[in-house]
Amino acid sequence: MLSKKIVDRINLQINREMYSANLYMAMSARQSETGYLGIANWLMVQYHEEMFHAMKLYNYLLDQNATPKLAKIDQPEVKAKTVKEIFEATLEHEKFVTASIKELLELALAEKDYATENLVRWYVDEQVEEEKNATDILQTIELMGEGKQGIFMLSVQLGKRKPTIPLDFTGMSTED
Ligand code: OFO
Repeated sequence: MLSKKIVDRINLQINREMYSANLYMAMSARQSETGYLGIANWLMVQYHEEMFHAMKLYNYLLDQNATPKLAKIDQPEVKAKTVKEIFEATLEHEKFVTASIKELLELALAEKDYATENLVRWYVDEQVEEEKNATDILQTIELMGEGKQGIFMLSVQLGKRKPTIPLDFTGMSTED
């Protein structure tokens, strides 16, 4: 059985993952408007990844006989104007999420809650990838420059991104 503290903290993390999803969807919309459809695709795939992160926690609470509580999700703020700024903001946001996951892991360890610890360690690894993805794109922008041609080529490359999440990520049975 999970402690109230752990359940509340996991619910907060669900809210943060759903905020992340909305943030990337809002960024994707901006890129669609500017015509960089490949970048919009990358960000929309990221939206699905974030919803998967949220659902994994949601399903864990249900498996542990605890209640997922869905709170109000803040409106995503997209201040970035250029493509480089989009990915700088992405990296910044992922660093925030990494710190949030670390906090959750520390709580699980303090409570000797080993089941939650195991679950959260998956997110620790995931955050390494999240930060690496944004860092790699920023490096590519650095190499190709922020001119129209460079950003267009980046967009073509990011258009190839496909979701890596399991199709049954909702936790619902796909069988009749
Ligand atoms: Fe859920 O990892 Fe990004 O935010």
